[in-house]
Amino acid sequence: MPGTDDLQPGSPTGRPLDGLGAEWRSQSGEYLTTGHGVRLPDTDHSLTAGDRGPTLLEDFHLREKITHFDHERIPERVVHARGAGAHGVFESYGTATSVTQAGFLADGKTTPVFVRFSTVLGSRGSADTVRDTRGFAVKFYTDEGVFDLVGNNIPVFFIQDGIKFPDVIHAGKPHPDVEIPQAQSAHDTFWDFVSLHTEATHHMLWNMSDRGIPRSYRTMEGFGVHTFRLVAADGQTTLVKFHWKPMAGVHSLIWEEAQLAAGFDPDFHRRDLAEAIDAGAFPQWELGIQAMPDDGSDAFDGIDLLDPTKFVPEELAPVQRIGLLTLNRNPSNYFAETEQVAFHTGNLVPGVEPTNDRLMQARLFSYLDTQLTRLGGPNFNQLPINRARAPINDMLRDGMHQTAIHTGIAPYRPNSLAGGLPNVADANAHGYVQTPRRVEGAVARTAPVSFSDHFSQAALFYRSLTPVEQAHLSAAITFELGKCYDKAIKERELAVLAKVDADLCQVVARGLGLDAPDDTPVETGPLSPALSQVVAEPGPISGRRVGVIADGSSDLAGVAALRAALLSEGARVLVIAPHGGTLGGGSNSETVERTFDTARSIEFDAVLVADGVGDVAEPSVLVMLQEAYRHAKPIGSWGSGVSILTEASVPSGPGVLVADEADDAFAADLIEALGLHRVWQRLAQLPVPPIVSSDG
Ligand code: HDE
Repeated sequence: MPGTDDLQPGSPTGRPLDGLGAEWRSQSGEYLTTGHGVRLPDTDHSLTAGDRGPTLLEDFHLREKITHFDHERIPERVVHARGAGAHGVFESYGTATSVTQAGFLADGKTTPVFVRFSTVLGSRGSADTVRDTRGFAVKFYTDEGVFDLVGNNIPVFFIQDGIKFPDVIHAGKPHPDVEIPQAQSAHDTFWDFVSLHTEATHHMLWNMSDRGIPRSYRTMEGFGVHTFRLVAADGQTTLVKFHWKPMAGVHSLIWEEAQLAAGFDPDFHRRDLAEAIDAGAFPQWELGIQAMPDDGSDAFDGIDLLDPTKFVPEELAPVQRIGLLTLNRNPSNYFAETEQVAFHTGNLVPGVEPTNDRLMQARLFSYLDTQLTRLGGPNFNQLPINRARAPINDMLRDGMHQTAIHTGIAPYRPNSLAGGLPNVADANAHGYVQTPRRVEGAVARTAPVSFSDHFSQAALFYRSLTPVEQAHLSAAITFELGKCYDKAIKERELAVLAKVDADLCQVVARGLGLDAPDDTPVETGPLSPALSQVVAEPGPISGRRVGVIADGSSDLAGVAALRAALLSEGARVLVIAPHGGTLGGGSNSETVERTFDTARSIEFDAVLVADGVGDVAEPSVLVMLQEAYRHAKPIGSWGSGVSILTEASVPSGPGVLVADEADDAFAADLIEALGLHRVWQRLAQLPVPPIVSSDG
């Protein structure tokens, strides 16, 4: 059956008219054919119901179309079902050549990549901005085969052993009876599990921190989580942790913003990624490694490197940058690319090897296995998005959905009938030959003693945050436990928090109206300021959006000047007006991109009111300004626009920019404020719900 592109006028493969419109057109656009082979000009609307005749199942065009439609869905991913992807390129700096022979890390080497970002818990149609861990999976199509770095935006994990993965996921997914709630951890089964299973405490704190609600995929760090082993050309090995450092800075949403976005724009992150790429503001990350000696101890500075609930603070092992990832092309087809991409932690290239991390070992099984159900058989690597760019002759044969037409009669080794070919690629031919390593120990389900330390790094994380970030974290736990029905679960979790940090436990207990249990919180070593996301120096603003409230009487020249200034930094100005269309006329005109009905504060990183604006103080405008203020975004006005700020009860203070004109100085102030991401001073002053006074 030819594809639609092959349809010719009057072709017998044309689809039947359904009477509702010309769904299938000939290439020339002139003719359609009915299922009965009758040629009709597509402008002929004279066909009446009486002329059409009954729909019969002998109509194979109908059967074929409906049959295919009936099977359009495939199972969504067991976890990480909700995701967005993009193509790009990875350019190596060559700085890792002393520790790895991996060809894609050679100096100046460029490698095509496909990246998929995801949430963990929600189903495929769930909202982007829920509180959750984010997946950060990168497929490198290297000359030596595919390398998949399947990481997260949080450097530690909930569990130390893969056998517990179904437990943590069953607990986090909606309750199995009524399937509520979708895509979030604020419910009894999740907190039941984490309060009983204290090795999850560290990851849980990261989830409850601002890291659980990233501003954008573009502003997320990524982590390989496990310790990997790199092998240099001379055979020397080094233990490393992989990091992705976003060039746009590490930024998050405010919880209320995230909740609003989940309703007003469930595609918030997906849209942000696609629109940034479309606009040419290509998202970028530097790949980095923390390198640690492979001295047989599998430990560094007292940290067990095979325990995925632990990270290595950057202050102890700096992240060394080894290459640049740029996402520069959106998928052409979501299903074919983003949905069908199959990452596998076992897709490794020479020079990158696994360690004995028992979580990592379990993953080596799971990622291959899961595709058998999801993608319907063992040939998923033949799908275009999964196919290695390096030539492969693996002698794998047959199976469901086999698309290759293999030749020859000897798909086995050794053989004589094919002259003994193919040869197995050895290390000289860039074959994957693992470095031999001794594995010792009793085969038993036991864990090393270090695995029982569940709190020291949890406390280190919490105490390394700034007070504003700590307040967000305690508010998030209070919110989540407040959504639980079972009092015993709340009390048990408070007992866990009491072991982490007394202040944290007190604040949460107060919010819940329960007593804070007495315990001795764990002691921590030196804190890690690198864990904070609070920005002291303005960073880049590429991809940011500024909404300007204006109408026909506004200073449109000022809007244009601001647009030019922000565009030069890669940021956009969007005009928000009472109605759609155009404001002004001639050279002094502005296209309205959002109306008061369609705009919401969540979309903008700053909101301004233009000079000359009339009486636009209607509820949607006032709410927009108040939300932007509450979410610690820069707000501003020039000229008479300040009257609308007053109507919205926006007080003057840090991050409220008021000027006579939209001149260069005003634009510079705005760019600086945007570069700081939030007006941190304002955030420190605002109450963070639901903290209540101790006697309240
Ligand atoms: Fe995954 N994980 N995982 N995971 N994971 C999957 O694979 C699994 C773990 C991660 O965009 C599944 O193809 C087990 C850690 C990402 O397609 C599945 C264990 C980390 C993605 C699976 C883990 C991750 C997945 C579901 C414990 C961070 C999305 C569909 C041993 C380092 C990839 C699929 C994409 C997806 C299993 C633990 C990250 C079921 C058994 C740790 C980013 O195979």
